[in-house]
Amino acid sequence: MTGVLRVLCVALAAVTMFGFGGLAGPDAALASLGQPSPWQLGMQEAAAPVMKDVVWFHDLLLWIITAIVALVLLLLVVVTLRFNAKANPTPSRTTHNTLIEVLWTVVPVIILVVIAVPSFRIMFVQLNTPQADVTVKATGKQWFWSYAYPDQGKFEFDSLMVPEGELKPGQPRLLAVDNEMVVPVGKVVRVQVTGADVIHAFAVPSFGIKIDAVPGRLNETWFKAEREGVYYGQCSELCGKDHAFMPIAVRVVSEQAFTAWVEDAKKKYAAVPPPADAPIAVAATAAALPGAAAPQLAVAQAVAD
Ligand SMILES: [Cu+2]
Repeated sequence: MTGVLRVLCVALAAVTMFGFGGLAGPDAALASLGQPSPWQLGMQEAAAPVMKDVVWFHDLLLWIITAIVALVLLLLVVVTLRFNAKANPTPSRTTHNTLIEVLWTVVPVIILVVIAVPSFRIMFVQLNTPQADVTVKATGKQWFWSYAYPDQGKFEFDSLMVPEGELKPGQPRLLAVDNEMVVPVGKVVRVQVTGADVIHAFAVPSFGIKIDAVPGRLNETWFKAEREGVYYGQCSELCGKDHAFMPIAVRVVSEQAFTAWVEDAKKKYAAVPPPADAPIAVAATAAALPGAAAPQLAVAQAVAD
């Protein structure tokens, strides 16, 4: 019995250590920048300061939880081996031990404080938008995103997923879009997020952002991309049948390339009317959408029939 337990312990320790090594490292071989990769362990590589903090915090929690699991396992093994009926025929009648009771109260409190301090710090960093260089308004719609650039000429365009049959080489399946959101590298980008019909959520893992797109409400988040490239995300609030098919693609380019893109975009999307600025107006648009009232109408029709 003891032999079996020892073998089990060693095996568990080995698995924990192996898995831990894989998760704690940057995993450059497995995670590619800006998108998930097959057999990926851990998070996508960080491309913004906030995400670096998130990854650091995640790794800290992993150390803490591993230590706790290892300690509990060790205690269980010790109890099983030392205090079973065979090894310990006359049990002690101890019921209280002040020292250990103080310890198992104080130590968890210390652990929680160690977790809470960086947790709150990162939350404040995420929620406090610094002075923004570029503002982009992202509107979630069933089932695509629209991006507006209110400070660059108020153009707005729709961004739809590229269907599987039309993917060009290098475009990831279910993530590539026809019109990417374009931002300059190294600049603070403020993203104002709202929904036009139901609740969606704007999320880009490499930037460490995820925020709900709520009809009638303007939420705000921010990121500062540190490297050029394309970064993908997905709608992260179940929003209907094509929820899985409204990806987010953010192309980070140099400042000159961004200025050039803005000039092109102004002409290309000029036909699209300027977006409604006030969230109330967005809600009004959502209510006025023909699709919004359709289900109730259909039900009424069915009842009447
Ligand atoms: Cu959605």
